[in-house]
Amino acid sequence: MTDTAECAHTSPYVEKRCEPAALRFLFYPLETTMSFASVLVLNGPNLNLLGTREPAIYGSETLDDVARLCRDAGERLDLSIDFCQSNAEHQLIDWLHAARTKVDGIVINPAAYTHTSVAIADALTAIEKPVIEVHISNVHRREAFRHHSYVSAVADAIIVGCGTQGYVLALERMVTILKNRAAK
Ligand code: CA2
Repeated sequence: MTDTAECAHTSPYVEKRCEPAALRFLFYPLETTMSFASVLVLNGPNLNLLGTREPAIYGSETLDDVARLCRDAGERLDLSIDFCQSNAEHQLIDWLHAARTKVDGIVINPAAYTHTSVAIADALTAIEKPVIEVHISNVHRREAFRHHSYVSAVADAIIVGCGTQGYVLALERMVTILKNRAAK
């Protein structure tokens, strides 16, 4: 794993870097409050084209709009959000590996890799953090090849067909999962 594996270095969709808490204090000494938790919001192939085609299926919001939704939800829920997108399977996996020691939970829309990637499912299992799978469209009302997900078997929760609101619902659910874990 190298530093370049961190989405903060390579994605235009990063809202805030995830550093270990102690380092964050050094980098942002004037920050008076720390986030309750940090969440990586990961987006797979072609989602960078959101809002440009197929509005009947995906709506008209762009990925920048979704990043903004997540950032706003993060502020409301006291979450630090890293928002990333890549078209490359290996890049998504490298970001997941880098997140292992840096974030508390993963929200992922693996896009088409949902239906093909054992490697992404394995990476999600390996990092041992809560995972919520999000799909903007209702994949079960679409072609049969979209009905199977390799990620669902390793996810704590799945949100489909709620449009981009699904990302916000996932962040809200993530807070509940993390609070329940902390209380145990
Ligand atoms: O519904 C979802 O969120 C999906 O993950 C979106 C993927 C699709 O392969 C999954 O089956 C379901 C496709 C992402 C590409 O999105 C575009 C949106 C507008 C224009 C072009 C691509």
